[in-house]
Amino acid sequence: MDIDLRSDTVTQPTAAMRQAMMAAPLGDDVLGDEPTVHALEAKVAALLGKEAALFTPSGTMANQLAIRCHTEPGDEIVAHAESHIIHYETGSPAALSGCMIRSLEGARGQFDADAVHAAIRGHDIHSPRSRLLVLENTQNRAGGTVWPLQAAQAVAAAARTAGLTVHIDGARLFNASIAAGYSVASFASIADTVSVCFSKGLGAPVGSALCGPAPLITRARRFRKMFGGGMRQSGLLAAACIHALDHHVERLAEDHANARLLATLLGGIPGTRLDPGLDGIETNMVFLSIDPSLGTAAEVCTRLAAVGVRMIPMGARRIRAVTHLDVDRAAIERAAGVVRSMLARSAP
Ligand code: TLP
Repeated sequence: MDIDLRSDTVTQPTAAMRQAMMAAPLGDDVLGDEPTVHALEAKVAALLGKEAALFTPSGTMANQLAIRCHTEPGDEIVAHAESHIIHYETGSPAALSGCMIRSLEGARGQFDADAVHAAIRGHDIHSPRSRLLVLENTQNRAGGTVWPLQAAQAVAAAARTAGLTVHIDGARLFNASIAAGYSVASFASIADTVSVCFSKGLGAPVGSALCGPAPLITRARRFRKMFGGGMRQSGLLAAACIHALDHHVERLAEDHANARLLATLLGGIPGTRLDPGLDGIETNMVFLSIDPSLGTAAEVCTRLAAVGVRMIPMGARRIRAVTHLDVDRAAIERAAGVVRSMLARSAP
């Protein structure tokens, strides 16, 4: 059987999760009477210390609802150049909210308060209005890196002082919390809104949530319907998410340990480089930069898939492996052996 490390989104619902789904009481969420969705929304809002939450089909939708609620067409969002909202949300800040994005550089997917100050535009009839700061935690393309709480507080404070609102793309905020030892609520407290995903490391088949102030979430509910995200007996999915919150948060530490193990085992293969290096492996992601002599990242991934290990290209010369609920330590050791011998065979 293939060892699938393309993403932590590939997990299959566990038997216990499937049972929880089958047992869930259901209603019609568009008509407002879905008891299991209501239970999930109340639970995640409380966990994150926010007034209200909205269940969404995807993390992309949760982020885009936040952007739609915080901004007006012509506004500018400030975000790191490696952000998911820039690379992987199909241009939706422009398409759905009419926004442009000012991207900031910085190591580990992070930047400081000075960079935020410098990016914020003055009030001038020529300029877009700087409106929203988006922080991603963990930061996917930077290597699953974790924002330190104090550093994030400082950048959020800089944005707020200048009149911007703050959104956290917390698709993997639970990973950050387990790795850094801060609570999800303490990190969420720096922002107006936070999106979290249940379908990444937490192992649910579908589902994310947008959390924030009650009036904003009421508006987001309307936009969710407008974007085609109104769901009916969605308690079936919400039950899986509740199960994930109850059973799959603490165990993320295993995924992080497995990612470090994988990085250790993949270190030093000729023609490849851990990027970030071993010291930068903070959560469940490992990135390898590939020398052109081995081919493109996509070609290497195709060759790996042929020998039973699936990874994903993230750029022309970089491949990503993500650890998750469905790969244990033994699978990681097996995968590393396969990758090593395949790449050694391909080395010039
Ligand atoms: N990320 C996916 C791909 O889209 C790249 C993955 O495999 O990592 N924010 C962040 C930081 C994410 O990593 C993702 C998913 C999302 C938002 C969007 O979530 P979905 O896929 O539910 O729309």
